[in-house]
Amino acid sequence: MKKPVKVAITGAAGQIAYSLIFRVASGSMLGPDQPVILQLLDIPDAMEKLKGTVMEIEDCAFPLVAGIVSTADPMEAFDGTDYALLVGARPRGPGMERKDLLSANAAIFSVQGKALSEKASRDVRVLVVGNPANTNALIAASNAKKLDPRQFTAMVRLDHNRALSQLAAKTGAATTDIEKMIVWGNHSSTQYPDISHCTVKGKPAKSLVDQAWIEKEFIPTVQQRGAAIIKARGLSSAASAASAAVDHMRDWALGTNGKWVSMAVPSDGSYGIKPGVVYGYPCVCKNGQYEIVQGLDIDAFSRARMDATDAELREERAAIEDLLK
Ligand code: NAX
Repeated sequence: MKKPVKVAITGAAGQIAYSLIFRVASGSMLGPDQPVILQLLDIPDAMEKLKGTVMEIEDCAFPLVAGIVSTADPMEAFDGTDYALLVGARPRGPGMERKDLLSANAAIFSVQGKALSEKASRDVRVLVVGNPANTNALIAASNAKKLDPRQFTAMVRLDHNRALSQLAAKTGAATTDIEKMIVWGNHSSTQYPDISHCTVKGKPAKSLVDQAWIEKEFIPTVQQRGAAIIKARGLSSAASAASAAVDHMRDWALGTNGKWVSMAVPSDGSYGIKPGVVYGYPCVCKNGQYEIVQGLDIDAFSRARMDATDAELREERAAIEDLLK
């Protein structure tokens, strides 16, 4: 058996965590031979509820769980952390404007960025799930002065997986038959799920579906899938979000074998997206590192959508600029 690694999960008493913790503990994320120490963070008011989740983790008697820490202190939760999944965030309350939501979350993620910078493993990999995920990741990275911004990513993998499942259903294929899916930009309704480079069983996806379906069904369905789930379930996506978080971290840590996955990472000028935002890109992962896939042709249809989601991210950034210092 390997030496245990430390996995921090914030929002640990919440609904995504209620799926995520158990997937991580069972070995889905880091493999069946990798023991984990779970470091669970939530706010003081949620400690009693978190106690219940911890009792259930204990009752699973998971062979891979080498320890459980539950706390309301980020400095304790991130002590020596190798993988941090930042799920907890402030939801939009009644009468709250978008700017208020951005500021409330910016306050949380600046504290957590600083705590990660002080306490986490120097190789920590951070995934931000809590919304607005891309901008929260930007804030955490900017506040983690002792870490590399490339250690901070945000989740667009749920959108990527939703796009795979829509295209698979339309073409009668399995999701595993599809390669080179991309979700560009923000995890919001401006995201751009792009099948321009996709293949289905080796054939160009664009030769199997028509442009009207892409524009009128595929893109809006993926963009609005979160809202559709809230309407049907009365609650936002939780198990699928947890599953996407597991996919994102597993692929980053263990590699994608050349396959493309969508990850929101600090923009570096690739595809004309200037530095300064955390943007969804096609990535491949190898040896614990991600690289943005380079050299793709971008047509006018894609360009307009990629720029629109970039513009939204720059607006979000402008609303919290003072917290980036
Ligand atoms: P819940 O409201 O069920 O749970 C959130 C938990 O976070 C609560 O237990 C709360 O006490 C805790 N929390 C709040 N502030 C905290 C802080 N400062 N430190 C630690 N914990 C804190 O929400 P849930 O359904 O689990 O969703 C969590 C977040 O994921 C939300 O922001 C949600 O919008 C976001 N999502 C992101 C997705 C993505 O693809 N990036 C998809 C799913 C989801 O909508």
